[in-house]
Amino acid sequence: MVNEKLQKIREEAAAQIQNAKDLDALNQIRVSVLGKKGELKQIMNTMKDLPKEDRPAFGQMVNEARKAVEEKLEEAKERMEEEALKRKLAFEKIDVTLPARKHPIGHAHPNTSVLDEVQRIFVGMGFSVVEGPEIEKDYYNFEALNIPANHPAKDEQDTFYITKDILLRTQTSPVQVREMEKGQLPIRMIAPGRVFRADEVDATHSPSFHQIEGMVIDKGITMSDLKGTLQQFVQELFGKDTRVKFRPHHFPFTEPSAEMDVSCFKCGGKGCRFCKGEGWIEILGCGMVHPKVLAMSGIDPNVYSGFAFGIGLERITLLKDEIDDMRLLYENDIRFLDQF
Ligand code: 2NM
Repeated sequence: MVNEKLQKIREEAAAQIQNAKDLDALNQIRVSVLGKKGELKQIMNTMKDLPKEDRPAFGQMVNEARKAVEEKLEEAKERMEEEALKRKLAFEKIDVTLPARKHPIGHAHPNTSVLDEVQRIFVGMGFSVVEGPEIEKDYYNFEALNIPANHPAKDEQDTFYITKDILLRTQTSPVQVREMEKGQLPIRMIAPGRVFRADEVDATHSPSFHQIEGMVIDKGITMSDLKGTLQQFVQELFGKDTRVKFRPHHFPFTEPSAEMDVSCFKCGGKGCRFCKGEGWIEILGCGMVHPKVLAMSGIDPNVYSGFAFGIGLERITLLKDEIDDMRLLYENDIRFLDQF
């Protein structure tokens, strides 16, 4: 009788466990079969009505039933947990063969790229790269370069003065002067760096821009050295078919002085929108270092001679990358800079 009842409980529990959908369902079965008010407990409560000698066998039967149901519950629980883990692993599977996510990395500013290229070319011709202070003495910026007090380049309007004698350099020539003063000849140098002029901002002007000046001083340096060096430079920078043209000019620190044009690297010199129909593009100023400039820095102009030149870095960058407004180089808009 009791045996049959227990058998029935075990079978029903097994069937319920079989159909249980989750751990919650298993728990409910555990409570209803094995709990304090569960079916087995209720049967157990009838034990007191039995004769004493039958009680141990009865207790054993109920315990066996309990054990059997507990085992089934445990099995089901393990099965469910295993399946849950499998589902989780399948869901979280990592495909190590997928291409890596690209992290955006920047690149050099167009000005920096052009400066690197210019430096590479001159270093290749045996020049050294020398830097100097952006805050300068009036003497190094003007006087030592033979720029007289009344020269338009020295106009108060163009120069940021800090005191009467201290200013923000308007060119990098003071670096060349400082090098000449050291008296270690010959000199073959370029002086790249930031310069300052009290200009209004527009498409071609900025109160702060960059120059690359260069200078060679040795015995027997002539205008031919200047022309050959600068031609080699622009042919490396703009292409080997680039031709050069020198127009007479005036600078206080060089004599003779010239401006150098290059044949348009867009149309080859025929004339186009890019060179405004000219076929030529102005690229730099140059000349033979003035004897007075050499003498003031302690170099004997009867023994030594030299040439020098000055290039606006932004101007070259705008030309090379076909940018029509200098302000774009300073605004640090990633959407713009990204293109170069
Ligand atoms: C230029 C044009 C021509 C120049 C001259 C010197 C120095 F120090 F040797 F006198 N440095 N740079 C020079 C000559 C600069 O810029 C347009």
